[in-house]
Amino acid sequence: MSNLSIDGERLLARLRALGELGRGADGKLTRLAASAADKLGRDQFVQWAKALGLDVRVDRIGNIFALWTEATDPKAAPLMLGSHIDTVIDAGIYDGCYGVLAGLEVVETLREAGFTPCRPIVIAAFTNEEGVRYAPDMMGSLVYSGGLAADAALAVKGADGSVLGEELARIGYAGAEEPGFLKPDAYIELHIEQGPVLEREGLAIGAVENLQGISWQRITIEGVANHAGTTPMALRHDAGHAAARIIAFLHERASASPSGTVATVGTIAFEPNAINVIPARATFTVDLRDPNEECLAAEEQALAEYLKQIAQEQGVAISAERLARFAPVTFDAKLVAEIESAADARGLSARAMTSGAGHDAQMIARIAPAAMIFVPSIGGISHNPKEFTPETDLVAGANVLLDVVKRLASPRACGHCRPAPPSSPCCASAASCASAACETPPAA
Ligand code: HGY
Ligand code: MN
Ligand code: MN
Repeated sequence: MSNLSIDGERLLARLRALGELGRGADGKLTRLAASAADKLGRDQFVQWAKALGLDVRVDRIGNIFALWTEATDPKAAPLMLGSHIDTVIDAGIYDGCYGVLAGLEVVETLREAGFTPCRPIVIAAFTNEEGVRYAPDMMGSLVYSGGLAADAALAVKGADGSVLGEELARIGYAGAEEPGFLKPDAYIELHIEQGPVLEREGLAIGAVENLQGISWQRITIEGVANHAGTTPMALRHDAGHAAARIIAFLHERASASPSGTVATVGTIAFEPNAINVIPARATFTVDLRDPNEECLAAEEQALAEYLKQIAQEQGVAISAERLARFAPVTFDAKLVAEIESAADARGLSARAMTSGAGHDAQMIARIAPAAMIFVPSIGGISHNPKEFTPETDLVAGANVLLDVVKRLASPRACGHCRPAPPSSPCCASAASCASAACETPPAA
């Protein structure tokens, strides 16, 4: 079974099919969490999982779990694979979906090959990883790992005024399982890098060893609406101008950061939003990230001080609401080494690296050893319909996932290995059972 590989065409066909679900009349792909479009993707994943004979469960926050329970020890803690299938607005087809569908492909390949895992294997599709409609992001895995109460998450009001719990019920994914009902033995997430590193260095695989900290805030500036033509510049309390100063401050500070801070203002709205009215109110979001916790906290502090300064200078009132705050995460070194050795065994170039993006793995790392496998993103582009990873890289990444899963679910990994019968050409003692060649599951 050592030269087993996934069925690349089957994986790619599913990726393309899922990528068609949730496209608007304009052809743009948008499957925001708990939307009707999200339901289309969810239903498709559930259908593929059930067709594979997997046991599909849904928890209260709508996380979907497809379980392969035919293991030599069905009661053992499961090996969890997965990611998310919700998307941002006008998205690419790989972010999240690749990891969920590669997990399905790995299970299908192992079942076809007659491999019996020593422990159950479960593929997770976590709710609302993107956080575009409901903050914070990685919400489903955050709730699953105990970082946010399910009831609090279900009550979250979305950017569109909807309530997450009501929306999940509406699309039929308000599940019965308690979040956290399966405690994974380990979690491996395969994902596109969404950044420029692997492509720039000509590498096939990233073994992700850590993930940067994330700080999301909503800033509201209360100025004074006034006539655009009659109000002298010195008498204005222009919420729009104050917002522009803050946005420029964030960009300049992050660009000069020695620790790689990144800052983004991705949404902004003015009120009353009229061409000839000085904005009375500006509301915008700030996404700050840094691999170093102290640096991230320092950036938050610098912003808080600048908000005070601008409020004073411009005669406006400024308030900040925290939407998400996650400290940097370090993944499990043994799993990272497994990933590197699996890539090496396939002759794939690899390096350890940091994730710039947030992922469900950073949440599941709170309850189990976790790590990630990256494949290159062309041009480092993501959260953009131009997001692209060559098919050879997609297949290579899924094969690395396959090999890591085989090792983590082999009899040896579960300590199930017993001395092979003396007649076996393999090994005659428990000690040599530890060798790769002697993975003999206990007699049925
Ligand atoms: O924001 C992120 O990094 C992730 O895509 N949710
Ligand atoms: Mn993602
Ligand atoms: Mn994303």
